[in-house]
Amino acid sequence: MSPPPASSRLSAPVAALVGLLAVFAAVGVGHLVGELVSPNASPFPAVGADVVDLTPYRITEFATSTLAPYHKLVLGIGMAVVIGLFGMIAGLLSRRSAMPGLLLIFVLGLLGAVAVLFEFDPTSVTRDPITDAFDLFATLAGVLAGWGAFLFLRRLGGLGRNVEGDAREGTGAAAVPRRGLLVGSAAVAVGAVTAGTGGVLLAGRRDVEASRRAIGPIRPDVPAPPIPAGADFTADGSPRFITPNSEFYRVDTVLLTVPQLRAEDWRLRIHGMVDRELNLDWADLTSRRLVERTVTMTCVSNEIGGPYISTANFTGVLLADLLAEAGVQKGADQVFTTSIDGWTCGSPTSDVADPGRQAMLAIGMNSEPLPPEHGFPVRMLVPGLYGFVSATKWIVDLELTTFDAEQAYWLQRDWGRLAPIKTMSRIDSPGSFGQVSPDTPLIGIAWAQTKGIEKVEVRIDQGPWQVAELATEVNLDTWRMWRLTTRLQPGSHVAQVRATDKTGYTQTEDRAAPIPDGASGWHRVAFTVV
Ligand SMILES: Nc1nc2c(c(=O)[nH]1)N[C@H]1C(S)=C(S)[C@@H](COP(=O)(O)O)O[C@H]1N2
Ligand SMILES: [Mo]
Repeated sequence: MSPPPASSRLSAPVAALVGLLAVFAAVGVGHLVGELVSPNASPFPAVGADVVDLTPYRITEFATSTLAPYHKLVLGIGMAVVIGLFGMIAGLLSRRSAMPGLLLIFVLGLLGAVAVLFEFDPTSVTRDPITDAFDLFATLAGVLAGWGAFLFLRRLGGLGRNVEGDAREGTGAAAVPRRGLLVGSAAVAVGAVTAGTGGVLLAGRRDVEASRRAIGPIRPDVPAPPIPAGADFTADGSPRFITPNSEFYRVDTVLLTVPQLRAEDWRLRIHGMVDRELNLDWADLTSRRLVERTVTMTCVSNEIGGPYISTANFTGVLLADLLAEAGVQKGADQVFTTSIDGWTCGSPTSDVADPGRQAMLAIGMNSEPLPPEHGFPVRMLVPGLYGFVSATKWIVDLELTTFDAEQAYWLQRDWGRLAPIKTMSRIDSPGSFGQVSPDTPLIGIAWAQTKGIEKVEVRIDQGPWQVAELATEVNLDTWRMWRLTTRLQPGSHVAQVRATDKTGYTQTEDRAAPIPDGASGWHRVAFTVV
């Protein structure tokens, strides 16, 4: 028996690669088309659900509780590995003829189709099927993509209709199919990953929206006092006292897509230097007393006069209560929190555990569940601290530790360790280089969370400081609007503002950059009276 000519069969590594990429193309395209077709059409999660169903309950329970919230990810990766191996075997069996590989890809599709057709609504006792024949379209698209990729790559690998003729060992010509195979493989891999990721994003977005909708309006046990009528000067150009969720400033390290975490999948471990570890899920958290507080959040990166400040009614569970339940051990000076996307944050335990501070694990923002971009389902909130040291969105881990033991994300990047919000003020109207009439009032905001605003003064053209009228105070942790009524001569003017908080401190004129612990200095605006 002599070996067949090199040209009529693929080398083993190439054959395995071709099979691997072909099944991934099938899964990626099947998933994308599935998520486009209907919520239950994708074969990949359907097979995943069957894997879970067929696994003994004790094992799945154990896996979910130890791996949460990553249990689904782990299942997905496990399935991808098995499918990848299957694809490599399919490729290796098809070194000479494409038939075995095509057949195995079809078998894979058949498995997916069966899983899709026999999906049941887990919430219905009658076990009604939730899919119909139309949902098989996604699996079919996947199989066709897999076949297409398989034949295409085999061709580039030197096999195809006229292989015998073109493979000339030892000549430069051999490099051509190899380069073609490389480029083709990369293209198939990128295509498969793009399609699969597209499907994942579509699915995640829909799931999270459904999860938010199912929660419905957030009703606190202890509502915040209503906002009094005179709390803002909106008619004269101040921001509205409560910032609508869609206009609330947003700052985070998210690159492309906001983490998609369903309330059902949320878990939080409170651990480290505590007497009793707490493991909370959504039901545990929301069965506790829900307190609503009106709080103004501010970002440390806000420049003087900048926009990164907003106010909302936040509803949540007080961290002082949770930490008392866990029992904080002596010396644990840092509450170190982690979000599902791996961002970390260090807050002083003294602030988080202080009942007067009313730091919370927030689930509601202006009576709605948190919007995904503001941390759905749960975020942390500590009034009086800049967001980067207190306001972890998509929070999944809370560890009591020391500042010496662990360094949070921004601390590693030279931002401050302790960052209480600085007493500041801003001129909102007139805007920079704006044109106003002689008796247009000057309007703005001032803030000194936890301390409260005592006085705001405005100076025009280096004249004397004039005390501005203050809007009704809502609480010490919110911004306070101010208004100065004057009559100015036509021409150009410069206004400056400074606030004094209730400790008697007047904000410094010394300018500091936002890094490391917040900007300081007086906001000034040049404008024209016409
Ligand atoms: N997971 C996560 N949480 C985060 C951040 C982040 O990058 N990732 N940024 C923080 C910063 S710097 C601020 S100022 C606030 C902003 O919250 P917001 O986007 O809801 O206004 O979130 C904080 N929480
Ligand atoms: Mo921030």
